Amino acid sequence: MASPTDSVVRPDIERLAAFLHDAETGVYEVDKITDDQPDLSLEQAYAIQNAILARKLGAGGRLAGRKMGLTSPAKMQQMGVEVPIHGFLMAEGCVADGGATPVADLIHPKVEAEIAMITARNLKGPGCTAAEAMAAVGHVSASIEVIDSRYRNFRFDLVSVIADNTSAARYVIGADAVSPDGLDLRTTGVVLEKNGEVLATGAGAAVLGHPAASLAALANLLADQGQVLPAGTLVMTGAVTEAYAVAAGDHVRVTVQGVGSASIRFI
Ligand code: OOG
Ligand code: MG
Repeated sequence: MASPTDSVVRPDIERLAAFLHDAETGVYEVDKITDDQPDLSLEQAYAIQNAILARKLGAGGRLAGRKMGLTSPAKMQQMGVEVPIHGFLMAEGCVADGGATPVADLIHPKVEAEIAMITARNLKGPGCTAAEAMAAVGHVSASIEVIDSRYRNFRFDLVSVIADNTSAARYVIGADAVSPDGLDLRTTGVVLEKNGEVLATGAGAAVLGHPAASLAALANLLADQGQVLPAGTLVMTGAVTEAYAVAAGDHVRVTVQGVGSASIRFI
């Protein structure tokens, strides 16, 4: 019997992974992959994402964590995709708190204000709840994600953005990592500033009702791939507000109430 994956066989997964990975390393934009392959499934999209990860690991890269995306109403509205997604973070994409990153290495970067967590216990889906996820949080930090869709004009659909590792490019984890004890991440305020001006404000509740719900969703999505989210994993839970374009000379800061801040300069 024909399986749903028969229409896109392994070589196509590899070809599409190479297409997107080459766009990233060559710093150029491409058409979204569903223009050519409208029948790709979510499963195939994650297979392409995993093939990109394998390419990066094969080239000596190091996996540093996981990210959730499209977890807030602001992001869902901005991008026109209303399903939370997950991707991977590479050690090579990490910019030190207060550090600088060249925009010439990126296509059309945008910044996002996020709450990052490091897990202290394994999390296993399906059925992982926000309460279970919260109990597994070891530390919380303010963070900035620098997204850089490989697609022309940042225009994509669900399948295309998953395959493109959810636009992941760079990220900053605030130097302060605090215990979640006594924090109410639902009501925690988040402020995003560029060049000293407030661009957007929000609260943790923007992220699927509670950032721990995003962590639980990640554990549940990884279970679809037969994976456990191991203790000690860095997880970015998704942008609280819209994403904003940046250019050389910009300085961006994200402050998370009771947690700390993270900043980056674009050069
Ligand atoms: C997809 C990635 C979204 C977030 O935090 O919502 C994301 C995109 O908007 O390009 O990282
Ligand atoms: Mg993000």
